[in-house]
Amino acid sequence: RKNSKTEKVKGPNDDIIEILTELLNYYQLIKSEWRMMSYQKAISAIKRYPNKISSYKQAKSIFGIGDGIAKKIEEIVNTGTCKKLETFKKDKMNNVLKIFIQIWGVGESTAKKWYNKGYRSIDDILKNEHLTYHQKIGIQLYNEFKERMPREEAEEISKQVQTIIQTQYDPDLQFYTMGSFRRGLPTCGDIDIIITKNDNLDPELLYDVVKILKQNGLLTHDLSFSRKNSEEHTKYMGVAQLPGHKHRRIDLLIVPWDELGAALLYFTGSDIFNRSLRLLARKKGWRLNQRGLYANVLRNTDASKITSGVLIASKTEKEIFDALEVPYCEPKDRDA
Ligand code: DCP
Ligand code: MG
Ligand code: MN
Repeated sequence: RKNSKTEKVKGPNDDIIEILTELLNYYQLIKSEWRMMSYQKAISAIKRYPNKISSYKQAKSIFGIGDGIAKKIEEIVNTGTCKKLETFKKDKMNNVLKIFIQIWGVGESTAKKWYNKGYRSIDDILKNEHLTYHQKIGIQLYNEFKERMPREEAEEISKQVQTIIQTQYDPDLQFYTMGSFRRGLPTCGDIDIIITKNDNLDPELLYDVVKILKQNGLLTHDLSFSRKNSEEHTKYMGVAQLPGHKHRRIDLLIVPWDELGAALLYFTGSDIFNRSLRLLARKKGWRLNQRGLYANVLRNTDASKITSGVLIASKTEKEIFDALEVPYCEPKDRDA
């Protein structure tokens, strides 16, 4: 029989085949070999079957269709779709949205708009979308940010930050490189730097620091700037670059001297280690955040805070470990 490949013969169970094929594609995606085989077998069986399938029992009676798929067929017949497939699709959409939202300057609405236009990857966006200057930068940097840097590069950037600021601005400022770097990892996703001083801190300090680092060409782009609040320190998020190297994400934090211990603890991480310490604090009825360990934090019924409580410890990491009755843990051992 001469049948061109594009010409489709209509069958009585095309709607079922279509959905089962979508499911098969997903199982291929997650490499579920056993399911792929059953679905392939079932799909061929349905294609050969001459009558319309309208029940579980009928489906089950067809050679090549197992119990699980027969149930799916009944669901498809009754509802026109299948929950499993809907969940898969939703997961897939969320994964794509997650990638899009990570692009600097792209929020949820843009991400959804792009998804609905059919884009599933950054490449799709680059190929099809007319991008603004900032979005282009966001995507260019996104590709560079995906790569972790060797710790030597994080060290060099940190050194330059310190040298530039101490020589051109204030020699009394102290610098600590935090995060994965302090935990001793061989690569770093970004550079986290705490800036502090055994003295009062000028509220405009971070603006000045950023300005000077930009003038020196070390910082290339700003991402965000947030002022100190009851939970968090003043923080700058931006981009640093050494000549001939990739753009790297950098976070700068201004920490008051009295809170250095709590800040060191928090920004060393890992976030999992932090979570377990916070849980320990909570079990004692206390609260640990990046500014200190507190007792008697008063809360509204909706968990919003009324008072920040009584400070138990914040000056050194050791004090906080002691208060929590946890043996001091070296940064290199805080990876889990
Ligand atoms: N942190 C946290 N909870 C978060 C974000 C951060 O406890 N939601 C703390 C722990 C992290 C530290 O701040 O170790 C620095 O955050 P990073 O996101 O920079 O994480 P790391 O430096 O640990 O890893 P990476 O190498 O990916 O930057
Ligand atoms: Mg980091
Ligand atoms: Mn960081």
